[in-house]
Amino acid sequence: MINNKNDFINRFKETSISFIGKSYSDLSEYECYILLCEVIKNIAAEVHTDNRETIKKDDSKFLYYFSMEFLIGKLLNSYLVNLGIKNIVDEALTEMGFSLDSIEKLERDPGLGNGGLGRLAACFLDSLASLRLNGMGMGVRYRFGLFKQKIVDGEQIEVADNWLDKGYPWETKRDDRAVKIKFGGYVDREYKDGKISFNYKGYDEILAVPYDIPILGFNGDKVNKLRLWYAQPVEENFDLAAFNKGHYSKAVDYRNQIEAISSILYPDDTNQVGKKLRLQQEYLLVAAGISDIIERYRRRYGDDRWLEFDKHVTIHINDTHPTMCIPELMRVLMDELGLEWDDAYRITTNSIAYTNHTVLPEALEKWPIPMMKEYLPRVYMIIEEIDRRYHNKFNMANQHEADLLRHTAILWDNNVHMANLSTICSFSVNGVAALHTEILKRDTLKEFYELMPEKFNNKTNGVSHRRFLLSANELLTKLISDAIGDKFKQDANCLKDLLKYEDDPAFLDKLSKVKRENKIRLAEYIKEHNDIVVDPDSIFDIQVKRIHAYKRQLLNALRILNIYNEIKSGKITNMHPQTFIFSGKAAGSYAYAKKIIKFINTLADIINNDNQVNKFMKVVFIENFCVSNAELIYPAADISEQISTAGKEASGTGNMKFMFNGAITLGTMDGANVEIFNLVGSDNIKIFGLRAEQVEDMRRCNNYNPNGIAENDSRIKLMKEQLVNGFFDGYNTDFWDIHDSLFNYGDEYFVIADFDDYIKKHFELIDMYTNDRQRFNKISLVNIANAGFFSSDRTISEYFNEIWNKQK
Ligand code: 26Q
Repeated sequence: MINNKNDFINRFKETSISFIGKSYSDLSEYECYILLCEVIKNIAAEVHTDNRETIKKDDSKFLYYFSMEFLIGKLLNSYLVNLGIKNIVDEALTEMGFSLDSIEKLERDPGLGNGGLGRLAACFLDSLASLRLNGMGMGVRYRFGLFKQKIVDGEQIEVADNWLDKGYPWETKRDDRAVKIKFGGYVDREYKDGKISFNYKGYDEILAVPYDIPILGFNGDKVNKLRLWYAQPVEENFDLAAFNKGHYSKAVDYRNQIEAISSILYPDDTNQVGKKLRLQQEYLLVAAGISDIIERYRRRYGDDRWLEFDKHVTIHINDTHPTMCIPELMRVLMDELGLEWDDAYRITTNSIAYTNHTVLPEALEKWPIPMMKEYLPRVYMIIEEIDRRYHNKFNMANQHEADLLRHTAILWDNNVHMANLSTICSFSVNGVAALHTEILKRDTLKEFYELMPEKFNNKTNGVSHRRFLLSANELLTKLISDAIGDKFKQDANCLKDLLKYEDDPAFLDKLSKVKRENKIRLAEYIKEHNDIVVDPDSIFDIQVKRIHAYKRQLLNALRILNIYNEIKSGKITNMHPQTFIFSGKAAGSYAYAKKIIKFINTLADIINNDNQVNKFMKVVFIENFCVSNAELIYPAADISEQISTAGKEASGTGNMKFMFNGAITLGTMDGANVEIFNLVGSDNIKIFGLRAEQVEDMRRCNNYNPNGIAENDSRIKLMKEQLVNGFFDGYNTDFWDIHDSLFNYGDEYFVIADFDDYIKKHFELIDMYTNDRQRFNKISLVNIANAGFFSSDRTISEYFNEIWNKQK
């Protein structure tokens, strides 16, 4: 362990010789960074070794968290904080001629996820280790992460994210734990002594190699692992198959095909893609992960205790992407360990827990049966048998039962329905916010809720307050610590103690000074990246998240256009200056979302360059939203935009990150906004728009008419015209598609319906900021004080107590 500066310097110097082969004084800054990671990794390995004995004694279940995405962010700063050695290291490095600040800038931010679901998985790992619970993340080591977003002429350009080009110092390749995985081929049934066995033949084999990343908890006394799998050719196959016969290019093609499997993260988080490569990626994670779990179990419990597997292991699947864990575990238990169907089925269904993250029908995963049959014949066979046995439970003569089966069958319309498979074959199904779970029960999975209500439960999402408050906002953290002590770092509920300052003008003033500093920091980032000067005394109104029609960045943009129009027409003559900030990526294939980016940037261009308007407002689109710039953005917000069509956003987690940093939510009654509302009360949040039931009613009754609204509202009428009348000429684009989606194709996401109330509630907030700053600051404080509920520590405790370690 490192207790003081000299301990660290000694260790650093020794490792410099042994690991880099140079004296520390000859190191480049990059080598210094690599070395620093190595020193921390070694400390983590020592802690891990110490943990082993405790793990052996611990009889709670071991958790495996399977996710196709882990957006872990930069690790160096968190780990220094968690080990409590940040100051020591800072001073020591300065003494040795380096700067910790500039070293931290060298770290890459691995983009191994699309957004909320991937970041949630990373927050969960942080909390699991910080609560000293045993568990491990299983994921995929994509050669290229989510694309980097560049904005050129207002449009999104996708650039490959070559995050491994200089190596990744936190990972350790574990060749010793590599496993072989089979794809393709066919299954031969063999009858012997009245028993049937299945021989899998003619398959291709690949090698799945794990790379481990240490996950260090707060206090630095617990280390878990994130194990990421990477596809490689099995070398002997490569050599023998083609190379020796002189078919060099064929041999290389073969290698490339295999390496393609973990080459790239699919950048779409709404549309189910149905592509062979994605199926292979999912199976890579599942097959390698399950095989590894079995090996770890064998080492710990021996080779004859498979029947009690479910007493010791929980496998959690993050959405349906790893659902093939179900047939794969059955396959291994039966084909490789010799168990009977009934035992394998009982063990599997008692081990697997499933989280649903979406109610959008287009995002529910399904795989064409012929595709699955071709690439994973034995897995498919098992799914077919699960489905067949499931059918047998229904009395088809009874109409109601027949209907239930039709809505819940795994195999249907020539597809494998992954949410159905997951729900049938798991012991727990949860949604990610109270409203979302209710919608699952009432709507998306209602037939299942009727059949197996006991499986359903809610686990409202949470975020790592250590990353999004302690590391991202050091100034606020210090202000809080000085006021109420350090306990909130461990237990976020202690933030409640801040409430005693809610009427303390001096404290509220300090709070707003901290906010101003964070706004200056973001303004500098914006100056550097966008070359736009923004005023830190303006209201920072921020919407950052993936660009999607249902998240309604368009509603926000129309609000901005409306303010512009009202300034131009003289209706608004004075207004507290505002800076409207957006950031987020659109899936490359999502043309409409890309058009919205273009729309926002076009507005930005018009507004920022109009001297009549730009003294009141600026619009900024920050390029390439990712974990590391998010950490600069959340602390700088006055207003947090959470404006999805009610009923569509499962939870949202950005809303929580803003709340920890004292932004006030302007939002709809959707996802976890509902719980923010319940925690802080109606005085401390601005809610607008249709409620989820109203949206559903209007959809059902088919009586929503955005054109009617436009006819009676001159603001909307004007904008409707502007979209297509040449107002945007000169920007090398037109916005007919936006116009048509709103006014010709029924405005699927009720943008126009919510416009008026949105404008009203927004102006109430500006008014408060302008005329009653103390009240605004008080609300900000009340939000911080109540944010503790949204620490992922709370979420993980609930998962642990109510799902993972529950005794059945
Ligand atoms: C599916 C098939 C093929 C390729 C990609 C995908 C795919 C990938 C990512 C589908 C969905 C995702 C990600 C979904 C996601 O991030 N959902 C968000 O999850 C958050 C955490 O629970 C919630 O807060 C958000 O409300 C939800 O939108």
